[in-house]
Amino acid sequence: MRPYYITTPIYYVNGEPHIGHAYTTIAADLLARFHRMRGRPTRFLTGTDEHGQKIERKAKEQGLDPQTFVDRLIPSFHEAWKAIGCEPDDFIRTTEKRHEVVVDELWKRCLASGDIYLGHYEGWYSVIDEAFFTEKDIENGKVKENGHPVEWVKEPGYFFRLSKYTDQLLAYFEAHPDFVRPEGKFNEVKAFVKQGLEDLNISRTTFRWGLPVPGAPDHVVYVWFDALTNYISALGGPGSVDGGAPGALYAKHWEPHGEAVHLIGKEITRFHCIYWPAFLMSAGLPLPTQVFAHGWMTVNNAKMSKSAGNFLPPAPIAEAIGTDALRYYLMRDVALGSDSDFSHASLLARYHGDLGNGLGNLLNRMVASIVRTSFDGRVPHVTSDRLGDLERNVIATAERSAESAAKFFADIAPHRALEAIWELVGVTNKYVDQTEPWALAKKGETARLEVVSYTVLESLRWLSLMLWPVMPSKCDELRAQLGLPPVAPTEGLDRWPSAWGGLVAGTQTKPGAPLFPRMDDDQQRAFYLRLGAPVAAALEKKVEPKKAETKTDKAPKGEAKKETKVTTSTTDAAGTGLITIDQLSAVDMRLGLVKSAERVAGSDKLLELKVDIGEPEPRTILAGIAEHYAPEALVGRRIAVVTNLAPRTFAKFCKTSHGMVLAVKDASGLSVLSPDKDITPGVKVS
Ligand code: ME8
Repeated sequence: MRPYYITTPIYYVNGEPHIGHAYTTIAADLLARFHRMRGRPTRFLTGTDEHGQKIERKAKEQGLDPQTFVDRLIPSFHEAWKAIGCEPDDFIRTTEKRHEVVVDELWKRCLASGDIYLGHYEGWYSVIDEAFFTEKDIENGKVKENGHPVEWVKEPGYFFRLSKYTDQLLAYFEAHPDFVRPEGKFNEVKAFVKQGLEDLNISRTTFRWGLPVPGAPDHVVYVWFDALTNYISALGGPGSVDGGAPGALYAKHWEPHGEAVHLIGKEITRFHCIYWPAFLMSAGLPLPTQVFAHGWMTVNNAKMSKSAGNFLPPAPIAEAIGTDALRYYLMRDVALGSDSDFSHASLLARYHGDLGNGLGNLLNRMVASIVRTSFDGRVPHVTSDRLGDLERNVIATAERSAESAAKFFADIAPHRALEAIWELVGVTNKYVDQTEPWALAKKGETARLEVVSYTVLESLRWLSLMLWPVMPSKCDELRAQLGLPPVAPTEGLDRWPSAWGGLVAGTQTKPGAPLFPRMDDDQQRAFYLRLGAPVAAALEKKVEPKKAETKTDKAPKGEAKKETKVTTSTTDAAGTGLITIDQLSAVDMRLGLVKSAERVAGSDKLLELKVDIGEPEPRTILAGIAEHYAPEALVGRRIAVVTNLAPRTFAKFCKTSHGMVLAVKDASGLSVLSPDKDITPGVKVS
């Protein structure tokens, strides 16, 4: 099997890591775990980028020399990765000797190719980006793209002949259509290169914190030339050992023998997809197999910053809700290539919905209850001739989920893999509802109960394998409850589920604590409060419909309407009729599952619905749809609802509605909006 190598960017050590860094690191950890459990020789690298002007300045601000400054911050990275269940095989620091020797070698090779020359640099530099910018990238002393300040730098410098590589890079891109993903990013890269490339300044003289340029120690190596080299220095690349021969790890995991994938945030695409390949071409070294640039994450819809109070270190969140729940949420809620928003409310909805009600409940219902009481906790024996259509449907779903999920994980689309896996969670839960094992136990229909129990337990076994890359601890816990050993991947052995019936009859299950215990309102409040004051404000909005209800009840007629108007009138002040993303996200729309529906006595129009939106109790929503739907037609149906609308009281019927059903209407009639899949109640509509 072809060895696999996955890397994260090496993070600047100018502060502690936050949820954005965690996002990349978790995705890389997931990919490493997936390939490892498929039996591939796998290596996962992360590390820290410790040189450069930014860090030198930060250290100075604190009155420390740069080395002491970075040394003090390093433990926070190790602690953060441990807290979120990431287990890199290696952690490279650019201040290590093993790194310096490879940077030296790369420089010398580029020099020998005639691609490095001494010149004079004059231009704009952004210390935050550690990048040079041309006049067209700058506006009012700031980088147009991100608003970071630039300063005019004038100094002698070594240049890399990037211009020489324009055609070679374009030809390479043409020949390697998957070199950069997603495709949109690749197109941007190609367009940038097509404009023609300028030579790049790769040394600095105005500060000292960096690696010395070989043979010119008054220059330090440009921090990106230094940093990008980590991907091969950590493997013991060329220059590592005497005589410059690369080590065994390099030979195994780097191209051409290994598949080497760099996972990065989209803002550093240019460095990884243009500079790095050009340096490697110049040095006569193979390029990585692929660069995958993921989207940028905001927190509660704002850019993360300490001053905005939304700078989120990952460990406290993992402690509050569980490492694996956090990993699941981050990998499920967004397509890796897209921008995303971290929202505590969505995290809780996923926790209670997908994880608690979906997966945890399935295990609990079966192991802690049915199998324990009916079969003494042992997996029953079932022969295939006893399987009916319902069982065959679960098996077919498991096979379909496993096939799609494997494809999507391999394709770096974890959210789609999880969607595919949740099809099995949904179908198995439905199977339990259809077969009613409690009723079977009560009626003493043991033979049928054996079949049902086995089917659910085996489905759980498949889930414990497929979900392991995302939730390793919870999956091993789940397996322990099934009486199975932890996944523990082994090189050369494919652990991905493929054959139904692997759970051996007679295995002793071991009921344990619920995997994802439900948080009541007080616990949810504590969860928010623990994670910071601005978050507590979000809770006030979310869990206090009662407060709002009293207010509305007391208000004179029409006042509630006024309140709604105020919300809509916050469309942009410039009068374009457009709203901002913040305004849109102020409307909390969620997927609901109709638990019950009945006509409101005395009204032709109103139906009273009880809708599960992932909260402890179903919401009561009054909807003016009685002329279009019989109540029974709605029960069990998934619908989209607005959940944070001010409660509306229908005084005539003594009833209050706590939300609104979304529907469309034309001449042909009215139709409520429903998804075409069994999406978990409580998930945000986005
Ligand atoms: O750029 N959303 O380091 P860095 C998503 N040292 N991902 C985020 C994020 C956010 N809001 N914030 C950070 C550097 N990241 C260089 C890299 S590599 C040779 C040198 C993640 O500390 C994302 O992966 O600024 C992004 O690319 C990286 O952290 C930037 O980390």
